[in-house]
Amino acid sequence: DEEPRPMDLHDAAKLLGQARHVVVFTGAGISAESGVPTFRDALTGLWSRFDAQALATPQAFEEDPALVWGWYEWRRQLAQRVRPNHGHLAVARMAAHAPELTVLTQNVDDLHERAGSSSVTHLHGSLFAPRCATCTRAAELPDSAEEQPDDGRRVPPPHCRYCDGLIRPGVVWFGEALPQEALEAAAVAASTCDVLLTVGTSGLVYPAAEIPRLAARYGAAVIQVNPQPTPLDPVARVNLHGTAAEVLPALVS
Ligand code: BJW
Repeated sequence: DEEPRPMDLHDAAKLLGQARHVVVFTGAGISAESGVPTFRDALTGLWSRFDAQALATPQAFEEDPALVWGWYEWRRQLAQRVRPNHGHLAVARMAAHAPELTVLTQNVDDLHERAGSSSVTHLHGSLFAPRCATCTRAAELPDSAEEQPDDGRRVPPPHCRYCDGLIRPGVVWFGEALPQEALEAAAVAASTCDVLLTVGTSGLVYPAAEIPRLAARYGAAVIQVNPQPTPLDPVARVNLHGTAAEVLPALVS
């Protein structure tokens, strides 16, 4: 059953309409309808022979930096080619209806920003902020004129102009700490909001998956949008079964 029930849509819209502070918490599912594969879907094309969970680790970068850098270059260029969908656009429009609205995303793309959301907190970093793996200084993005590395091929990462170390993607890999400022901002927002809308996340990856749980503990109504069941179903007051681009526009009129 993938259709949200009309009563649930009505309840969710009412909760949103009455909220003073809304937090929108998003995962890979909100970008799926833009053409960005989700994390736990099989990787597409020639990348399908790799396991995303194994590539998103400091160990993978140490062992095969060109493999990991090539994968992130492919994803960065894909993210640049696609456009925000009706889900991202509805989130941006929601800001006009609530006195306060905070967007917390686990995504490393910039589709919320390009849809017009301001002050987006990125819990897992960004595809567009590479840095030196050795001295941590920010690095420039490589020239996008280069060919799209879409064949699952290795691309050697550039070297740091300061210390000659390897440049790495500015994302948070398994076993790494989330940016402290972002995590603190997320915890404050979750513990003070009236409604938390969680969209397109499997709720499996911690500490991000704590955010909706924290909101519920502090008394917020949690609304979930996801075509599939997740471990957050029992946390949510309203579960809207459907996709982000279908359901979110129906919540903002
Ligand atoms: C749709 C849709 C449509 C489809 N519309 N919906 C507690 C318990 C157990 C383990 C741990 C724990 N605490 C920490 C851990 C370890 C680990 C962890 O959580 N492991 C679990 C897998 C068990 N966590 C960490 O390692 C974290 N770090 C840490 O804890 O550090 C400790 C530390 C402290 C101090 C010093 C040092 C260390 C870091 C986690 C970083 C995660 N990074 C990644 C990669 C980012 C870069 C990249 O993108 O490559 O983040 S992993 C990946 O998962 C990515 C995502 O942001 C994240 C979440 O995935 P998401 O967004 O939920 O996507 P999917 O694919 O899982 O789900 C998509 C959903 O969309 C599905 O539900 C679909 O149904 C739905 N969907 N189409 C709406 N159209």
